Amino acid sequence: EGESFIQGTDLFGYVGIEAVLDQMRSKTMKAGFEFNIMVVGQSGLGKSTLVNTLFKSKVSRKSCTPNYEEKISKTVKLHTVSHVIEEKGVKMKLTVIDTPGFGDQINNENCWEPILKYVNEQYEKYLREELHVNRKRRIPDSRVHCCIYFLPATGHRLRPIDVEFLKRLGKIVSIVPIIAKADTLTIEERQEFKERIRQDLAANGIHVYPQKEYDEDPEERILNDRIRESIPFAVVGTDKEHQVNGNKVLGRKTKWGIIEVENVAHCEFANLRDLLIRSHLQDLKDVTHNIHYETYRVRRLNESNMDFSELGLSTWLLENGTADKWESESHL
Ligand SMILES: Nc1nc2c(ncn2[C@@H]2O[C@H](COP(=O)(O)OP(=O)(O)O)[C@@H](O)[C@H]2O)c(=O)[nH]1
Ligand SMILES: [Mg+2]
Repeated sequence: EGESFIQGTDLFGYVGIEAVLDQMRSKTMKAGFEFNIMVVGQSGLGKSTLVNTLFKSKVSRKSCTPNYEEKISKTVKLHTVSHVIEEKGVKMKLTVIDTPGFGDQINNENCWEPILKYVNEQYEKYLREELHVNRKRRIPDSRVHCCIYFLPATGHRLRPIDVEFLKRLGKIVSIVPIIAKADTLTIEERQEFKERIRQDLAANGIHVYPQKEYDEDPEERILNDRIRESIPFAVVGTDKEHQVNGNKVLGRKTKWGIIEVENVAHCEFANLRDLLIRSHLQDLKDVTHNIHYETYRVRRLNESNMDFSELGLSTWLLENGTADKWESESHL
């Protein structure tokens, strides 16, 4: 047995293998794809504004300030909203999972629990679909592909709540930490804060996206190293356009002038957008499926001793709840 390598120059003529790329493209165009993004951080940190800035549309509605009852309620209420966004014929079903109430309580003990639970429930839902005897051709994907964690621009260090949350969630989902409302810090303050956060992340063994161990080749490593060196991005969000030199730009008016959100000299919003959408969107989905979901799947299959040779799966599903129990709800 052997394998030889035949290159383009060795071929007698054009075969057309590269046309597979167009086929993949048109299939993706027809089917569209799902992208599920979760935002976590105290209320008022600009989560809704940032998501709207990222997708240049009103995908996340701004909530009114939480009332007292919400503040003292023990649980974080998860809220999901979906939109189909189409650009140049490519359709993306975007789901934003908002986590109002996180970190707002007087006692924030276990406030990560509902979030942890939600992430795992989506893996469970996917696993059950996969195990169905009559599987859907395409399993609906509600798994969280990315969790943006909002750090308040305090300029200090990671707080205990940050450490507790990131330690737990970093193990099951791709986390992209950001410094929210970076316009409230000077450039020097941002750099020092970023450095301290990187130290704290490392000291606490917290893994954030993109993780070194999942770099696939040296080229990717170089690219991702540059991202890892500049994490967490210090970002500014806005829902307003301002006139700058006769051009309309997304910006925020501050006492120092207009901060241009998409200008890399002003803040790192563009870096975040490039990472999430323009360069790593597919990788976020791949890491979710190949690493986080896979880890969950292996653990679940081991603990329940599911035996694939015996096709008692349907009974197992009946005993453990059918798929309709896992119908998606917009308010969880
Ligand atoms: N200074 C500053 N204010 C912001 C920024 N992003 C949002 N805001 C403001 O902060 C308030 C809360 O924003 P919102 O997006 O509703 O926060 P959420 O509760 O985390 O969803 C609003 O008045 C926003 O206009 C930012 O980057 N910088
Ligand atoms: Mg909000």
